[in-house]
Amino acid sequence: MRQLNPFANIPTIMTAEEIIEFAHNRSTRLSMKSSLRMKRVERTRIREISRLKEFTNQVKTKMNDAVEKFPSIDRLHPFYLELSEILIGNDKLKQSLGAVNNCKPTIDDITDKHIQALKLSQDHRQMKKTRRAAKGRISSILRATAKNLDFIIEAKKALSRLPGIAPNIPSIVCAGFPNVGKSTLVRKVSTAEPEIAYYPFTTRRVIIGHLRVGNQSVQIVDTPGILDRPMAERNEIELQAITALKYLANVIIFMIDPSEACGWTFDQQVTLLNEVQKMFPLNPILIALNKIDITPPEQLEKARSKFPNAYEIIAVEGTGLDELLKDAVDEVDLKPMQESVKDYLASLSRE
Ligand SMILES: Nc1nc2c(ncn2[C@@H]2O[C@H](COP(=O)(O)OP(=O)(O)OP(=O)(O)O)[C@@H](O)[C@H]2O)c(=O)[nH]1
Ligand SMILES: [Mg+2]
Repeated sequence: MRQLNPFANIPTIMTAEEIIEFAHNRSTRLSMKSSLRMKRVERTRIREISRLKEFTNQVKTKMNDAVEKFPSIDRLHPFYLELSEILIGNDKLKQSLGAVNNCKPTIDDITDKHIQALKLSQDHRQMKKTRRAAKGRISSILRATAKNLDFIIEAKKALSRLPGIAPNIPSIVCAGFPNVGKSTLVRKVSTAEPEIAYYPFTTRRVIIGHLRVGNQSVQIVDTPGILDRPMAERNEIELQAITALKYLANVIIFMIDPSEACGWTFDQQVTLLNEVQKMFPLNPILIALNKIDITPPEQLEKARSKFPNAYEIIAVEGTGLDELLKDAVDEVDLKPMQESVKDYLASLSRE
């Protein structure tokens, strides 16, 4: 299955000090075969030039691992673009990548000048000094951009943990207040193993599980809980759920806990549902009343009369989930999806 977390395959990125040490070790380990008939000064010249070149090459290769192998921010799928903005800050990320990249011409310049000096020198002690001076200056440049490298390493760590999404199969996104049982449902029906706990905000990031419904492969998305409050007040964790709804949901399962064991009232949950419906007017939304095993009859009646078409489920036991998922998949219009996959694949081959 084609997975698409663009950050998953970035090679290890070294810190400034690690790069310096790595490049230094490589350059001093360089073994040189030179004729003994050659004059000492010439042998030293060849050795010092080679060492300096090797040092620079290794430094630049490691910098490229950080910069060139990092996915281009402007070409990210909107789901990843928005999550990267929420979790990292795209402007700061671009600045850091740019700053590291901008060191390369200066490093080349220092290398060239010192190689010229090495070519002209007639003193083997001076040559060693020149090589050391060049390495020292290149190391200073790296140290001056160490913060940028650290930022890129942190960004990579956070972003490579994001789930891989497959663009060609339908996505069902589970949403609702914290603690209503979203992760319990996703864990029960799919390959995902999100943590489940009796307290709210257990899930702090988007998690994707896979399953088959009939003959159809489906991905089901577990999201962090969201509260009924204005968008501007939402925290980083809630915003990740909104991003998943915005960019991944072919269909939404909105879970309500009418027992109110989750810690929020039925009415508060209805307010959030209304908001989600307003935010995503085009997405089919299936309402699932969860925890009906512990819902007092009068509360269940209230929920039923408000949502006569809602699914009644017990996620912990798996009750009612087959029908809910089957209907969710039936809501997905597969034709436009196939079209958008074609467009997406075509856009990849254009890059
Ligand atoms: N009685 C009962 N408890 C349930 C049911 N489904 C989930 N729970 C319990 O509800 C609590 C919260 O479940 P989670 O699946 O972690 O809820 P969540 O919506 O993912 O919560 P956040 O990640 O915090 O947003 C856990 O203690 C579950 O065992 C159910 O059908 N019946
Ligand atoms: Mg959860």
